[in-house]
Amino acid sequence: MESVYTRPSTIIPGSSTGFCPGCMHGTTCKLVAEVIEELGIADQAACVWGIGCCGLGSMYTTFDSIFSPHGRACAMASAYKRANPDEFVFTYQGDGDLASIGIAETLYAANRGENISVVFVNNGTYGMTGGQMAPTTLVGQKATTAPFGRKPEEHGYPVHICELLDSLKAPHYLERVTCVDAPNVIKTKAAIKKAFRYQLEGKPFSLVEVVSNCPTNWGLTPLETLDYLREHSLKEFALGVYRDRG
Ligand SMILES: Cc1ncc(C[n+]2csc(CCOP(=O)(O)OP(=O)(O)O)c2C)c(N)n1
Ligand code: SF4
Repeated sequence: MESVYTRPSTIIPGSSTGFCPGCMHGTTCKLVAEVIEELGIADQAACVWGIGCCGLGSMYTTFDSIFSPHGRACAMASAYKRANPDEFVFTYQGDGDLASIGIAETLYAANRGENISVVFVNNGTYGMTGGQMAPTTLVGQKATTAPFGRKPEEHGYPVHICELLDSLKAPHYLERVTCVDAPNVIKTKAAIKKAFRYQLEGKPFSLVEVVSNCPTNWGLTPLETLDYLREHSLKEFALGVYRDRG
C-alpha cells in the first residue's frame, strides 16, 4: 500500500507527545520537525526551547536542544548563532517566556537583527505552571491570577508582539498564524518554512506567532477551544503578514 503520510525523521521513532490532548503545541512542534526535515537541516539545527510546556517538544525531536533560563531564549540563540554561524538556530517559546519575563531579550534580539528564527506560541496563558495570566491573556479571559477575568484598569491590555516588533527597523519577517483548522495549519507550516529559509539566506530576525489554545487551563474541551479561538482570540490577534522584506 502506498504510504501517503509518514512521521518525519526528525521525530524520534516510537516517541509520543507529552502535550495534553488537543494542545496546539503538538501540531506546531510537528510542523517545525517537518520543515527541518524538508529543508535538509536536521544535522545543523539547534533549538533553544523556552521554559514551559513549549519545552516538551525537546523530548521527541532529534535536532539539538538547548534550554535557556526562563525568557532568555532569544539572548542565548543570538550568542549561539554568533559563535556557530554555520548552524541553524531557532527558538520555540511560549507567551509567558517570550512576551513577559523575556520581553527585553526578544525586543533586543529583534532590534539587533540577529540571524535567528523564532517560533512563538501565543496560547494566552502560562500553561505549564497552571494557567496564570500571561501578557497575551484577553480582556475578560479568566486566569488563576485573574479569577474574574483580565481587567485593563488592573492588568493592562493584551500585548501584541508582531505589532510591537514591527515598530523596529531590523526584523526581516513577522507573521501571525494559527492552527485552528487544516487550511491554517498549512499556512502555519508555510510561514515557519519561510522564516527558516530566510535564516539560511543570511537574513535578519524572523518571528512566526502561532495563536494557539490550552484546553487544560482554559477549562474547555479541545473542540470548544477552536470556537473560543475563532470567537475571541483571533479578533484580538489579527492574522497576517506584518512584515516580509523578501
Ligand atoms: C525565573 C523563573 N520564573 C518562573 C519560572 C516558572 N515557570 C516555569 S514555566 C512558566 C510559564 C510558562 O508559560 P509560557 O511561557 O506561556 O509557556 P507554556 O507553558 O504556555 O507553553 C513559569 C512561570 C521559572 N522556571 N523560572
Ligand atoms: S497545559 Fe496547556 S499548553 Fe501545556 S500541554 Fe497542556 S494544553 Fe498544552
